[in-house]
Amino acid sequence: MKSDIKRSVCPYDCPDACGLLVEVVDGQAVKVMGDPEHSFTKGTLCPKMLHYERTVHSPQRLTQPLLRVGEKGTGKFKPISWDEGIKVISERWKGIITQYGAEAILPYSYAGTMGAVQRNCGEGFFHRMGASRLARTICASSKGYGWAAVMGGTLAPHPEEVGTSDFILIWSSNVLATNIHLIQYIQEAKKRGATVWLVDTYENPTAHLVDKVVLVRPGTDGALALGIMHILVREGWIAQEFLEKYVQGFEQLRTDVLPDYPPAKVSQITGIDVKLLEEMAERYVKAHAPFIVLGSGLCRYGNGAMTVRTITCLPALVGAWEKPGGGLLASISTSMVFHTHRVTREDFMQEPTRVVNMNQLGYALTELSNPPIMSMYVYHSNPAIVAPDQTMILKGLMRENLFTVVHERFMTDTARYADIILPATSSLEHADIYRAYGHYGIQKASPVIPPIGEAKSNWEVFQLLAQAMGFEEEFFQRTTDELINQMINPPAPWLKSIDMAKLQAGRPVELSLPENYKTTYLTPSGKIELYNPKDVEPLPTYIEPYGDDAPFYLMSTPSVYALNSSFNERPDLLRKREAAFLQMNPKDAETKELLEGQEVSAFNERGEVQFILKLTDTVPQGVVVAEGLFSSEAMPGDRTVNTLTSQRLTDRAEGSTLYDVKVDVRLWKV
Ligand SMILES: Nc1nc2c(c(=O)[nH]1)N[C@H]1C(S)=C(S)[C@@H](COP(=O)(O)OP(=O)(O)OC[C@H]3O[C@@H](n4cnc5c(=O)[nH]c(N)nc54)[C@H](O)[C@@H]3O)O[C@H]1N2
Ligand SMILES: Nc1nc2c(c(=O)[nH]1)N[C@H]1C(S)=C(S)[C@@H](COP(=O)(O)OP(=O)(O)OC[C@H]3O[C@@H](n4cnc5c(=O)[nH]c(N)nc54)[C@H](O)[C@@H]3O)O[C@H]1N2
Ligand code: SF4
Ligand SMILES: [Mo]
Repeated sequence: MKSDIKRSVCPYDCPDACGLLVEVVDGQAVKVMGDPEHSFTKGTLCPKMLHYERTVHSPQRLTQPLLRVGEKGTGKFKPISWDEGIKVISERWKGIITQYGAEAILPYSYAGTMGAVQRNCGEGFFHRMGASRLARTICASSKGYGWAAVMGGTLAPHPEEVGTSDFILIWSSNVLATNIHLIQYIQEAKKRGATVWLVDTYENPTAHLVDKVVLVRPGTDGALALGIMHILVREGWIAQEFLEKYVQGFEQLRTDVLPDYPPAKVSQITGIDVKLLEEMAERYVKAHAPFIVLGSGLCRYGNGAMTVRTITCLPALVGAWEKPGGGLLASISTSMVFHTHRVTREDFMQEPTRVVNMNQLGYALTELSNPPIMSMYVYHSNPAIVAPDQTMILKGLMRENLFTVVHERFMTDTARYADIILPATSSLEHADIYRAYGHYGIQKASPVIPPIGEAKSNWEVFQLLAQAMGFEEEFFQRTTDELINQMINPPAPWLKSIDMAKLQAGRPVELSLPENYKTTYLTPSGKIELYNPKDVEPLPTYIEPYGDDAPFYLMSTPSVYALNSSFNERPDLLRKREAAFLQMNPKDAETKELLEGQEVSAFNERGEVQFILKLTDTVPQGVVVAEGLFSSEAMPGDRTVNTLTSQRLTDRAEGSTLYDVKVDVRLWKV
C-alpha cells in the first residue's frame, strides 16, 4: 500500500512546537517522527508525541455529536446528528440571549491546540454574539507582566545562547519534561565546561542533568534574587559601564531596596544557607556569560509577577546581556508576526462586554449574577481538571439550568458534564499555522488525514453556529486556509525576512533576529527598567505568597508523560506514570506515621484528594509533590489535584496561583 510522508506541527502547549513528519497509509497516520529540517527540534520528539498516531486513532476518540440522556456528570449520552446538535445549541442560546442577554453565555477555551487559527477563531464568533469574554490567564500572565515591567517588549534571547553560556541557572523549570529540546544546548554548554544549577522547590527530574540543586522555600524566589543582588552590590561585583549605558534605576534599587535583604534575612525567608547564597552570587558574577532559564512554576503564586520582575533584574547588574551566551529566557513572543486580530475580530464587539477570569470559573458558575452564566461553551480546554478549585467548578457544572456544550476529541471529565458534546478533529485533521514560545520558528500545517468519524475543527463548528445564529458577516464564510493567509498577508515587517514560499509549502522556517537585539531595549526609556516609573510599585521588592494554614506546600507540576490533562487517553503513557503519587520526604512521613505505598489523602479547606504515597529524599520536608494532571478515572479516589488549589489571583495580571497552596496529609486507606 502507498505510504506518504507528510509534514505537520505538534499542536500542544509546549515551548518546543516541534516539526513533525507523519507517515500516512490509506488515510491513516501510522507513524509520527520529528522533522530533521526543524532548526530547533532537529528531528527528535518527546516520549508523548512519538506515538501521536495512538492519540489520533485512539478507540476513545469521540466520533459523533452526543446529547445528554442521563444525570449531569454521569456520562450518559446518545448520538445525534450535527444538524440536530447545532439546532439545539442555537435555539437554547437564542432563548438565553432574549431572557438574560448574551453575556449570560461564556466561552471557555485555552490551549488544547496552539494553532493560531483554531485556537483563536472562537473569539470572532463570541465577540459578534456579545458573550462574556474570558481572561485567559491560567498559564503565565504574571510571568509576562514581570518580564515586561523590566524589559518591556524587548526580544527574548535565542535559545541557542544557552549553548555558549558557562553558568546556566535553570530556575523553576523541569526542562526534561517541559522544554526537552533545550537540553541539547545545555549539554553543548556542559561539554564546553559550563556549570548548570537548578533552583527549585524539590529535586525535579531535571536534577539529573545539573551540577547542583538549590532548594528554595516555595514562593520566596523574589527574596532570593534580592539577596543575590545585595551580595553583588556589597562586593562591588557590578557591571558599572553596562549599568550606566543601558539601565535605569540602579541607584534607587541599590539605596532603597537592597539594604533590606542581607544574606541572613534572605536565608531565613528562603531556607537557603547563607554560605550557599554567597556561593550562588559569586558563581553568577564570576561566570563569563551567566544565563537564566526562567520557568513558570514560580509565577503561579500570590507574588508571582513581582518574583519574575525581581529575577529579571539580575542579568543587568552583571551586564550579562552584553555577552554571547548571557541573559535570561522567560518566554519567546513572536505574536507580532501574525495578524491575529483578523481572526479574533474585536471589531465585532458592539461594546466591551463583561470579562470573566478563567481561574475563577468556580465562582463564575456558582455565584456570578447580572446576568448569571446560563451557558458555557468549552473548546480545547478541560476546566474540570485543569482549573483551580474543582469542588466549586463541579458544583457549577452540576447546575441543572446551566447549558454546557463541550467540543472535544475525548470524553474528558468536563465533557461528562456536558448537555451536548461535539467531536473535534485532531491537529492532523485540520489546517493551521503555528508559532512557538520556546524558539523563533513558525510553520504552517495542512491536514494530513481526513477527519475521524464526524469530527469537525473549531473553525468549522463556529461557522455552523454562526449560520444557525444568523450571523451574516462574510468573515464566517472564509475557509481555514483563507484565515491563515490573512494572518500572514501582507506580511508583517518581521515576516518579510523569511522565505514565504517555504512557509506556504508547510516547511519549518525561522525568523531572523535583528543585530544587537540583546542590547536593544524596547521599554519606554529605551533602557532596562530596574526602576519603572509607570508601575504602581516602581521598584522591585519581596512580597509574601498566600500560603494556607496547613503544613505542606503542594507542587502539582508537569509530568514527563502528559501535557496538562492531555494524553490521559493513552494507556502506554499512563503505565509509565504508574499511579497518581504524592511524593513526600521520609521524615515528614515518619512524623505523620505514614508508609510508602499507602493510600493517603491530601486535604485543605477546599477539599480532599486521594493519592498513593511515595517516599523520596528528592522532596524536602514541608513540601509534597503530585506530578501530572490525571483524569478522575485514573485517580484512586474521585477527585483530582485541582480540588486543592485556589481561585486566588496573582499580584498583577490576574494569573493563576496553582502552586501557592498548602495541604495536610492523612491516611485514607491501609
Ligand atoms: N511534559 C510536559 N510538558 C509541558 C507541560 C506538561 O504538563 N507536561 N505543560 C506545558 C505548559 S502549559 C507550560 S506553561 C510549560 C511549563 O513549563 P515550565 O516553565 O518548565 O514550568 P513548570 O514546569 O510549570 O514549572 C514547574 C517547576 O517549578 C517548580 N516550582 C514551583 N514553585 C516554585 C517556586 O516557588 N520556586 C522555584 N524556584 N520553583 C518552583 C516546580 O517544582 C517545577 O519543577 O510546560 C509545557 N510543557
Ligand atoms: N494543578 C495544576 N493545574 C494546572 C497546571 C499545573 O501545573 N498544575 N498547569 C496549568 C497550565 S500551565 C495550563 S496552560 C492549563 C492548560 O489547560 P488546558 O488548555 O485546558 O489543557 P489540556 O489539559 O491540555 O486540555 C486541552 C483539551 O483540548 C482538547 N483538544 C485538543 N485539540 C483540540 C482541538 O483542536 N479542538 C478542540 N475543541 N479540542 C481540542 C484536548 O483533547 C484536551 O482535552 O492547565 C493549568 N492547570
Ligand atoms: S509536546 Fe513539545 S516536545 Fe513533545 S513533540 Fe510536542 S512540541 Fe515537541
Ligand atoms: Mo501553561
